[in-house]
Amino acid sequence: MDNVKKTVFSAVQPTGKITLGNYLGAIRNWTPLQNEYDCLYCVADLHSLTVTQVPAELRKNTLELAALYLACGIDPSKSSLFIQSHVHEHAELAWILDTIAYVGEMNRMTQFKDKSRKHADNINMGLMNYPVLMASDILLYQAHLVPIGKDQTQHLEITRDIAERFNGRYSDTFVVPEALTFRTGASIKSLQDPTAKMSKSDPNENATVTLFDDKDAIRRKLRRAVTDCDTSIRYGEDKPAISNLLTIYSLCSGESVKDAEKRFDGQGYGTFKDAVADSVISVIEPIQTKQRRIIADKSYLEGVLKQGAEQAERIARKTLDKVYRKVGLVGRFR
Ligand code: ATP
Ligand code: LTN
Repeated sequence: MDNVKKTVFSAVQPTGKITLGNYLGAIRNWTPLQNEYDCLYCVADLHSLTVTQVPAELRKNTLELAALYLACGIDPSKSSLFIQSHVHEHAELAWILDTIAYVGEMNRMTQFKDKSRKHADNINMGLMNYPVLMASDILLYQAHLVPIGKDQTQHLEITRDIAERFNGRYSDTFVVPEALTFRTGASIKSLQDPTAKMSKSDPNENATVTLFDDKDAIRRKLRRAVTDCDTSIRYGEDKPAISNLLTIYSLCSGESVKDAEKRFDGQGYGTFKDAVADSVISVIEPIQTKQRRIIADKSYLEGVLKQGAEQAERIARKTLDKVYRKVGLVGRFR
């Protein structure tokens, strides 16, 4: 069995414009995995309904995000790329897993508490159920590895708990997945508050660089990024803002943080911020060019998503049939 490839699953919600944090912390790490694993990459549109969406915008963001995956190097001949709602098994397995998950553990989830605070007027059941749907995404494909940013590790823990609980109650059914987090880039911070993560739903435009920003916007936002009290350019716990910019620079330029500290030693914040902007532009611009080309070729994009959904559904169907049998549902008469 050792030569059987392991499965990788990951997803991002189409809740707005993808940020540099999403890219460096998640999507960028997906492409190298394609050569070693069977990978499934999904646009989690059902998850995004847990906060209020404008329907036309959600549709647009969903297709734009799928095109962005391709522009970032997801290769449909190696990986399955699909839209979550196109594979109805996600919602169906989530229902079964709802009967395994406990209200108490959902209530304790950091993201649920954060989002309940942010969207106090819309604390819907889906928001609380969010981690169960995520568990369903992962367990449907018997995924071994789940590449995610640090903020999602708690959701992966709960997925493991749910899988183990189900396996314990109904006998071995699910692979218990592991998180794959990447040391650098796992948490890119807001440009306006380096103690908070960069988040695509942040209402302050200057806090995030998105993959849709043009050159001038990127430069302007980096110039406006907050800094720390002294003027030195070094990495350290007492320098959260400059450390964040050094991380971004290092990930975008390929130069180590140590070498970057040496390069910018004694230079002003202005020069440093311009260099960070240049490195970010050099990463984002080629992605934007590719993404625009893909969006313009509607039939290509639809073809990729159709094929992805078909490939995903074959695996999902098998898992769901097994689950239905194990919990005691009568199979459909044919
Ligand atoms: P929202 O603001 O709508 O909650 P988000 O920006 O937090 O969105 P998600 O869709 O929740 O993004 O996350 C997509 C992926 O990007 C996840 O794997 C997540 O861990 C990763 N990610 C999100 N923000 C960051 C960040 N600031 N640094 C590194 N990785 C991140
Ligand atoms: N909740 C995730 C998006 C997501 C996901 C998944 C990630 C939905 N389903 C399954 C990994 C595996 C987020 O990044 N906010």
